[in-house]
Amino acid sequence: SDYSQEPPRHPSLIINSQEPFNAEPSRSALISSSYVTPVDLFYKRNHGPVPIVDDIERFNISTFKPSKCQISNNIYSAKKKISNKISLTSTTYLLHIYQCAGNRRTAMSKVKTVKGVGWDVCAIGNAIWGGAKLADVLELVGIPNLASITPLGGKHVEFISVDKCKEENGGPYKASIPLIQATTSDSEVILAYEMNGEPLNRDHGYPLRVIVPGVIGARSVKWLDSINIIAEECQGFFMQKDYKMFPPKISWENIDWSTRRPQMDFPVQSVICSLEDVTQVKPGKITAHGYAVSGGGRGIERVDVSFDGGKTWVEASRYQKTGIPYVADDKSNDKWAWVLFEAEAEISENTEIVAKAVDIAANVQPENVEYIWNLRGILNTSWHRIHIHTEH
Ligand code: MTE
Ligand code: MO
Repeated sequence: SDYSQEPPRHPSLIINSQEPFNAEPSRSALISSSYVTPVDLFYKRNHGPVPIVDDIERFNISTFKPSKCQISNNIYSAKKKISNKISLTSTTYLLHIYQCAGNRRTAMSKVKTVKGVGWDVCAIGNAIWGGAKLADVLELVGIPNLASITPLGGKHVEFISVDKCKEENGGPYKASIPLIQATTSDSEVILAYEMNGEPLNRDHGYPLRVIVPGVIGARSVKWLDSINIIAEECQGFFMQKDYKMFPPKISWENIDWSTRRPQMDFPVQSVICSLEDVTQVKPGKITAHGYAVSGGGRGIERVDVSFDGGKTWVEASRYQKTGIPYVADDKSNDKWAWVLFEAEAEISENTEIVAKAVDIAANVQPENVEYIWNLRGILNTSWHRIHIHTEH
């Protein structure tokens, strides 16, 4: 693979793997920067070299019956066409977080070895994505009506990239989501060409990527080449042989990939970012500040923080921005964004600070990582624990 033409990156990123480039911001950078994660600090997760896409005419949308309906669109002409519709007079801006399924993998690997890139707690980011709603693009190219295509077998939307991954034997990265998820009237799946008000940069998918909110990052395919309407779920490596959640007893000797579905939504998560896992402090006031988020558009109901290892809990105060910049009519909601939280206490001796979030469906994070250990090290959403050593 050729890594000689990688884009420039911010020097403060913590590099977990150089080739392919996988990096995350430090905890303090992630949480102190702003509610909206700056592009250069946003984590980068690649499975191969970052492609150079000059040929922006390549983008095409096809259906599962190419002979009947095959449409190719320059993405910018697609944008223009969409703008001509009464319902869409401009780019849609949405505040969406996504999180890598491997976020917090390093901590899971301490229980027992797992396979995959090690990540601390910052493989997550909250950005303003500008683009076209996938539902509108599909409608434009004549796929408005689920009923007319489901009998013919079109049940999934497949996203195919132009990058080259060794897991795909040198072929492109790909993934799919159920068509219904893309076409319901409240679907906020977006084909994005802007991030935080600027054109997408190469690391994040220039010129066009999909953002599937509430779902693990792996389904938000970058450097889109084509979109297909297909009968079966995408058969790509990252759908069928990776990013599935197995029980702790499954090992590389007895794994049967076909027994599990591709992971889509991520579970409820919270992380303290203002402190390292082991922190030395003087006795006195201490603040735990971090993020909380849940999958599937389920909001955060509350975040509990304990300053005594989980014996007693206080409810953290929370901050969630309503309304985002760049939106004229301000009808935006924050359901796909993260919540920042803060709790404070006096500390006099060694202790453990713990965070756990509860989402609006009353799902709560599991207490111990052992219970959710899995061989690929995905979805570590166990209570986040910080060990405090006091210096007297
Ligand atoms: N899309 C392509 N084409 N190639 C990739 O390697 N990685 C996926 C997803 N989309 C990937 C991809 C994974 S696992 C994640 S977590 C997100 O992109 C990361 O997106 P980011 O690098 O823009 O943060
Ligand atoms: Mo990921």
